[in-house]
Amino acid sequence: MEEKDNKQGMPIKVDENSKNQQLEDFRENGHGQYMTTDQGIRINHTDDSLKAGSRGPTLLEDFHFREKMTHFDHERMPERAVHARGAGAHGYFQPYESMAKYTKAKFLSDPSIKTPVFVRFSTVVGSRGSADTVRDVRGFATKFYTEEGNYDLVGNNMPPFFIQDGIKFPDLVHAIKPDPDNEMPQASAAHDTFWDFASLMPETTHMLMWVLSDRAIPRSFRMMQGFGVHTFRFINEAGKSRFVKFHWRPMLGTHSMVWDEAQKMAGKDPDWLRRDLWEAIEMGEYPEFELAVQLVEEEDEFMFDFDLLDATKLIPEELVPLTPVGKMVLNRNPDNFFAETEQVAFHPGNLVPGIDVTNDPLLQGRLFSYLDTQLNRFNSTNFSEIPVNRPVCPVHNHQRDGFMRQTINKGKTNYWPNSLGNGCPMMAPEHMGGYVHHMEKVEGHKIRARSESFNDHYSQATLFWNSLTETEKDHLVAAAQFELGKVASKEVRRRQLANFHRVDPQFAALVAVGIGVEVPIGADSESTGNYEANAASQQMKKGKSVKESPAVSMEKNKIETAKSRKVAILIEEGFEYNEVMQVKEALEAEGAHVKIISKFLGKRMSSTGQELEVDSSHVTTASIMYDAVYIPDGEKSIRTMMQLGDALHFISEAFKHAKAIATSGYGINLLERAFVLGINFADQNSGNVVSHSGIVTAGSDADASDFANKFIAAIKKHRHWDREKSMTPA
Ligand code: HDE
Repeated sequence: MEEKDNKQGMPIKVDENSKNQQLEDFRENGHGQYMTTDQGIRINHTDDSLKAGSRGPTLLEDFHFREKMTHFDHERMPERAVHARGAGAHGYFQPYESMAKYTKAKFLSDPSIKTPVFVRFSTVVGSRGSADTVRDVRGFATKFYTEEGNYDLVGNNMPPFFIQDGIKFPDLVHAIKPDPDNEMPQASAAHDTFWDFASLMPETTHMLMWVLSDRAIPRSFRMMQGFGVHTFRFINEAGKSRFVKFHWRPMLGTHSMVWDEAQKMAGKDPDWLRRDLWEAIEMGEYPEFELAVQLVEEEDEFMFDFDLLDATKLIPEELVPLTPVGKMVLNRNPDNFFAETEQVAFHPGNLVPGIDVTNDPLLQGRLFSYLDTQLNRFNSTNFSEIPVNRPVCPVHNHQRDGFMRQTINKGKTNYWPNSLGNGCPMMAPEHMGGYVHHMEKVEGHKIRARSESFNDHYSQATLFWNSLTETEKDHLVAAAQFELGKVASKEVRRRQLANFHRVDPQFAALVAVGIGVEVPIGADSESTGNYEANAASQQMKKGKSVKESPAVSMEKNKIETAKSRKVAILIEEGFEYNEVMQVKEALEAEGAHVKIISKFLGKRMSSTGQELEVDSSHVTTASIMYDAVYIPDGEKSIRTMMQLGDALHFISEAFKHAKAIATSGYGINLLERAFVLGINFADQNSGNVVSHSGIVTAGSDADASDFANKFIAAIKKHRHWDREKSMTPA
């Protein structure tokens, strides 16, 4: 490939397509070609090995057999120690306006620049083949291929983290991963070792509240937020530094599943989240995220009642509002999962001029770990030459050789300084884009300790609890009862309850009801560990705080849209064709997707003789795969469904999961049969449409567009939680 270069110091031009063009040189397509060995020799027979007689032993000289088998034997690389399961997508990022006032990062300084990106979403705990919908944190890692080199924003879908210092990470991961003796349970925190560790480490409490919330079971990768977690620095051209926290906000809003649904999905479709991402991109419904930042002036470092360097804390948006920066669009699926999604290597230390790190001890730990872990995964330092990892700008240095080296470095001088190579490649002064670390003044004793300003482990956990709606609190309590309910040790359960008691006594009491132990007496007292008192910690005691942060609640910030929502239409022979068509059209006009579900695949005939092709049969699908259900009128069709256990289960399960359900005329009988109880229905033979708690029913004379509009309004609400308490059958 012809490499764009900036030999004269001219900036290279990066646009939206730069990465795709670079990848093109590495793409291979065997279509219309002869099969060859790795050496390019055409193969004429690959079904039998070379033998001494057709019943004899295979011969060592069979180079084709040996090459094919050896390659197969070495197909795997070690999976990531954490975040092993993921899904990736290409796209671009474009700033709304120049951020030059705050950062000299070029890709943020010009709204006409579209920077190519590769994003990998992931779960944390499970291995590569585990299910997508487990309760877990989600990784949200973005590689920006900028003209100044690769910048990686390696974040999560939750703003705090479990621990404060990187040195605790191996303990955390050992505790949460499957038990070492029997390798159980897979992709789950619900076991003794994790809660043993967590209950002994009160700094995990804030993060645990997030993990127990519905944030840990996102409806889609397209519907979750992202957070840089740590405090970073923005540095502008004048060298002025500000603290910055990064946020990604999904344009489709932040939405989750319910726990029962997520668990069932792990069996019915373990690929649910990656399939959703893939299909959305294939359909041209490109996932979009807004990048926003919270900026804190250097002189305000100690204005909060927590330490900006403590990654178990967030900056409440009510104290520092978000400044929108730009938009990311994911518009291309990878060509090859292994080559791109598996081999992409992120590193929080991949920084460009204008962005720098802070002394957050968790971030400092990461700065070591990410490069180190790639050496284990790739067995070579040359992983940055792999197509998905290559920068789109030129790379010149004296790093040489090693396993699988791709670059052919010319010349004799592989050292610096040199005169024989005219002193090239040269050092770049700062004004020519040379990366200069922020000159922070640091002094202190060499000491293995933590700052006392990291000492408060409960206030933000309480803040989170206080900021949730009643439904969100109910779900959190149920999740805690599930997780601790799986813990055999009563002592561990009790110890965790003591931590929860310090968050909120009522919360702890609610959890206690479900887990057969009581909140220990004396749970109010708190040990503070071996902390280092300093001036910062004294100032923080007077710092700004809030008691509630509505911004952390998903329900309080819901974006109501039916866009990209999946609606199941249940039919059997004899359904009302015109009604289906009208409702379908209205749903599609809102950007929803409809699928026709019936007992078997094939065509179903309507009451008026038209046929509809079935998309999925009941055995291959389930209500958990849809956001809403619609059962069109048609007596014969409804009567069949009333005898069909799968159809009845479909409806009652959607009802249980608080989803929008719509039917008309005779279909109202079916709802009763499917245990849709405690709902006001329309009169079957009227012209009325009744919408109650997300159940939309219409009399047989009702106006179809009124019916469709009310159904769409119910879908936009996402879920109808009032049902959970009052109407779900026992
Ligand atoms: Fe990671 N983390 N992490 N992490 N992390 C990895 O790097 C680590 C942390 C995150 O899609 C590993 O390449 C340490 C916070 C994401 O490829 C490893 C500490 C946040 C991904 C590693 C943390 C993250 C990783 C495993 C504490 C949110 C997946 C494979 C000091 C801000 C990236 C790899 C991808 C992956 C170490 C804490 C996010 C082992 C030591 C906090 C999204 O290096």
